[in-house]
Amino acid sequence: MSAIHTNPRPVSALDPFSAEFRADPFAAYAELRATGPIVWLEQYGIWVVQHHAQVKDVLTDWRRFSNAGGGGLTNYFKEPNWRQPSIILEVDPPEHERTRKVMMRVINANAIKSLRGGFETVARRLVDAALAQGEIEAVSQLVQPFPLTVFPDAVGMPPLDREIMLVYGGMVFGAFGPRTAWYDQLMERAEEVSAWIDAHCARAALTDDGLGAGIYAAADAGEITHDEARLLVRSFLSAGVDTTIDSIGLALRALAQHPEQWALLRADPTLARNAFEEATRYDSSSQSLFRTTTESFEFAGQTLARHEKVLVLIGSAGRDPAVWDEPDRFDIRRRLTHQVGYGTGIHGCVAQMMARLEGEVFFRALAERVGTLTCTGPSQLRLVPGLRGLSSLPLALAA
Ligand code: OVM
Repeated sequence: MSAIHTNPRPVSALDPFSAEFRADPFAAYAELRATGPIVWLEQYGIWVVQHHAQVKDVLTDWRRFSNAGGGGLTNYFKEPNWRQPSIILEVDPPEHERTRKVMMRVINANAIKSLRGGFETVARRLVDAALAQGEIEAVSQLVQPFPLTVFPDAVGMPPLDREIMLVYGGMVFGAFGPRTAWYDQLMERAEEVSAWIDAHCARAALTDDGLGAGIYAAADAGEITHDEARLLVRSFLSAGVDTTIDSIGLALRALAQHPEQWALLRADPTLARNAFEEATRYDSSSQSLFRTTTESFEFAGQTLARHEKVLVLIGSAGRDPAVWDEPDRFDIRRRLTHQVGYGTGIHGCVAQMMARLEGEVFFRALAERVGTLTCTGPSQLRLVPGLRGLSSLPLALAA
């Protein structure tokens, strides 16, 4: 180990989980980018990367930046997690290859294509209902019901009361942050909520034509065990609801706050897909990921020790002026080929085509029906660490 050539360690007292940081993460990202290519966050004893280049380097180097240390601040190499680790997110190759392959196949291009019509029907119904009402709280009345309807439907869940899935999502993504009073209170229901989720991941609880059935078919074929199938269905329910709700909510706010961009989308609703892609760069649910080092090595001028946590700010990579022209401008016609809002590398979002389909269908339905979109009051951020999203967005819509 040769630590002799490394530079003094850039240190920051910023707390990425604090209310102040979360209120305006983009200003904090700029401060971190100015501090260095890799910075030590002394409050947590973790590293953070914030430039597009290092974010990419970390995410594509799975040998040295492991996922087996856990998706959040908790270091599985040193302490256990509240739930059994994910067998796709929180594993490295070779274990990862088997589960990833099954998920990739189940969410293939044909599956995505066959879901579009159903997604459109739900989106149109929700937009029409919102229009009929005129003034709404858009998170609960327009945004949440969309992924909460179409995604569990696609997985093959019966049309039961699904609100508990949002409580579970809060636990999954809440566990990515530090232990707080908020978290402890939420986790009082952990057993009950986990039991509900596990029960609904069972084969018998699912339809025989959904994505979940596809996972169980891979178990029948011997590619994975039936226990693993159940855990992969759990991954769908963990990662597939809150993420898209929060991203669609933030994209909706961005459009309402940028009337000239909304006008562009109205004039050409086929821009919906690129508009959602731009929102995924500009302001979306997934701002950060974690990796854990597997050994000691030099990176970006620093010596990293074994089993250290690295916070990867993909939200900051999306605002890095080194790769984006006017990064703080929301521009739905922007070319987004190098965007990392879905991560990248072997763990890049496995259902990103599903997320894009949801965003495209939602904003296209909106642009085809709604003339004016106006914020009628301040929006409110959700508290869940590990995700960025809105808890309320007062909105007026008119045809
Ligand atoms: C999982 C899982 C949970 C949360 C997020 C995620 C972003 C995956 O259980 O596999 O990916």
